[in-house]
Amino acid sequence: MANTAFIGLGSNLGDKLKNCLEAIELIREIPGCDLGAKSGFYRTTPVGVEGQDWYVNGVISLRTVLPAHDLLNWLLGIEKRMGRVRKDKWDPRTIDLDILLFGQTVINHEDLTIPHPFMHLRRFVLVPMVQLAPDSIHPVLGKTMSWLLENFSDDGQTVTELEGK
Ligand code: A4P
Ligand code: MG
Repeated sequence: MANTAFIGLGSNLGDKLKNCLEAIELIREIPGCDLGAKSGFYRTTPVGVEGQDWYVNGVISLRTVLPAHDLLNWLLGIEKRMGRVRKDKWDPRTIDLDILLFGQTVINHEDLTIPHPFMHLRRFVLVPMVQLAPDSIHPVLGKTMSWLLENFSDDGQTVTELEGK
């Protein structure tokens, strides 16, 4: 059975937009995946870390017959291929690929948590999610993406769409 997955893309090292676009081209080549829609790309202030450069963030959707763990492994492979070096948690990164939603599936595994545990706390995820799928439901919170964004308390996170994208 095919599922619709939403993947969050983030980069804050090098040519950030180019990194995101390159990752999408590599995701397009994953067997068993059909790329769906692509959100705009946004310039966003770093959340949860001090003194880092700003990020570019966006979201894509895809239809896939892969199990969620297989999709994760492909995404980790793309991060690696694009030169991401893992040092400390939340270090600057050329590309970060997170599975945000995987249909209405809920997974609490030591190496995979779906929905992504912070997605509802991040404007840089909710703004592009609302652009792609405003009515899709967060399977744990039971709320739509629109509801989550409208009820988001303003904590100073800025999310500005990049021109011409
Ligand atoms: N993992 C578990 N669940 C998932 C999932 N749903 N999708 C595991 C992808 N991976 C998942 O990830 C570590 C491990 O998480 C993976 O090996 C996988 O088994 P990682 O990408 O190496 O580590 P990370 O990115 O440093 O940590 P994490 O927890 O993924 O952090 P986030 O959530 O990616 O946050 N501010 C702005 N403005 N924009 C950003 O993109 N990103 C972060 C990092 C902080 N602040 C940010 C942004
Ligand atoms: Mg990550």
